[in-house]
Order: sequence, then C-alpha cells, then structure tokens
Amino acid sequence: MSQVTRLPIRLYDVVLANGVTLSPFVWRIRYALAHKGLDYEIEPVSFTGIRKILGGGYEQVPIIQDHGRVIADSWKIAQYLDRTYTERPLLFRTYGEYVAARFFDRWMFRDVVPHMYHCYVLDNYNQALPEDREYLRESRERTFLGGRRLEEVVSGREKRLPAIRDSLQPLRVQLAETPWLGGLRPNYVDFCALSVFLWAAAINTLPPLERSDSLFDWLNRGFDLYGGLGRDERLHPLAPGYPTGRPPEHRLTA
Ligand SMILES: N[C@@H](CCC(=O)N[C@@H](CS)C(=O)NCC(=O)O)C(=O)O
Repeated sequence: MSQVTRLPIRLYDVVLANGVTLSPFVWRIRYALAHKGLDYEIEPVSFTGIRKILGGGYEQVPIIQDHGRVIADSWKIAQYLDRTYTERPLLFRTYGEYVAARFFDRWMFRDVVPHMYHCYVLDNYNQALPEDREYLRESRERTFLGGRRLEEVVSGREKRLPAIRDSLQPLRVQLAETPWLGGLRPNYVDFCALSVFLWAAAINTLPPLERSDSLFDWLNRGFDLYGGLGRDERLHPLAPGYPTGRPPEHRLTA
C-alpha cells in the first residue's frame, strides 16, 4: 500500500481521566504501530463507551480501524499489521517468535499481572473517567475479585510488593545476558513486558519497584524507544522518587 495515500490507523483506546492510555494491550499495539512506522491516531473511549462504538459488538480494546477494516484483540491486530504491511519491519519474523511471545505473555498474565492488579485495582478505579467508575467497581468486584470490595483487595499491598518484585527475576536474569528480551533488538516480547510496566505507571500510587532494580536499565531504554513512546509526564513513578515521564538524568547529560 502506498505511503502517500495511506490514512492514519485509528486506535480505540480506553483512557484514564487524565487522558493517559491505561490498557497494557493498547500500549503494546502502540509499540507495534511505532515499530512498523505506521501513523495512527488515538480515539479515546471510556470503558462504558466501548459497546457503543463501531455499531456495537465490541467489548474490549484495543480495536483498530484501518481503511474500513475493523480488527479487535491485540494478537489479531499484531498479526494483521504484519500480514498487511509486509514491507514494514515485522513484529514476528518467524512463527517461533510469535509463539515465544504468546508463551511469555501467558507467564506474565498468570504469575505477575494478577498480583499487581490486586495492588492497583483501587488506583485504577480512582483515576478512571467519572462515567466509568461505577461500572469498574461493579464489574471488577463481581468478575475478577470474587465479590470482594476494591478496598479490601488492595489492603496490605505494601507487604505483597516484595513477592511481586521477586516474580520478575526471570526478566532480570535474561536482561543481564541480552539487552532486550528479543535479543539484540527489541521485539514483541519487549513490547508486551514494557506495556505491563506502563500500565502500572499509569495508575500506581505505590511504586512497585525499588530504585536500585536492575530492570530500570531496560525499562528506560524501552520507554525511550520510538521517540520516547513510554515517556509521558502524567505517568507515575515505578520506584519512589524516580519519574517515569522523563528520561533519567544521565541520559539527558550524556
Ligand atoms: N485478549 C485481549 C484482551 C483485551 C482486554 O482485556 N482489554 C480490556 C482493557 S485492559 C478491556 O477493554 N476491558 C473492557 C471491559 O472490561 O469492559 C487482547 O489481547 O486485546
């Protein structure tokens, strides 16, 4: 498809009251689009608004609209982008790379994200668009939290953070060996993992990491990718007193 005539892709994105991207699934698609060098415009939507867009029938973001085609689900979108824009850098250079990314994602969404979620679900609620709050409380308490109140679920979270930090050890060990989870360059595994931290940075009022965490070397490089895709002044620190929105000072003075 010619670059000259191509219209920007529309990316439907659930945002917080401050306009920041919330969903880790949307963050990874923002990385995917940037990796492929595709222009996109964000169409902000509320949680309660998802069912009203595109004629109804959609319940989750990300959704993209590209030349009249509508694609929902981050994995389907990533595959669509590779299939459609074959001349652009691939997200999955082999089928094995796709499978490895899916495997990695399954690990993170089983062994890491739910524990983080149980620390930040109230922060999410407090920072959601006003029209989403009632829906978020009701749906989360009923479907994800076994009927428990958000306040009850997050209670004592500071005591749970050390175990969450420990669960990230496979990332640290790998990143001591290779600069990226994708090896010598970032790939979709990096995008998926960085997106989990961007989700945490979007909402946390209690940073999950410690300033000394070796993960920051990779996180900082990852947030700086594509002109600083992960740098937004509205993001919260991931370690106490260590802003996410700005590149670290040593990089500014380098
Ligand atoms: N498997 C989907 C998951 C997408 C997903 O869970 N999206 C959430 C936001 S993080 C959503 O839109 N939820 C709408 C709702 O709960 O009403 C994907 O990879 O895109």
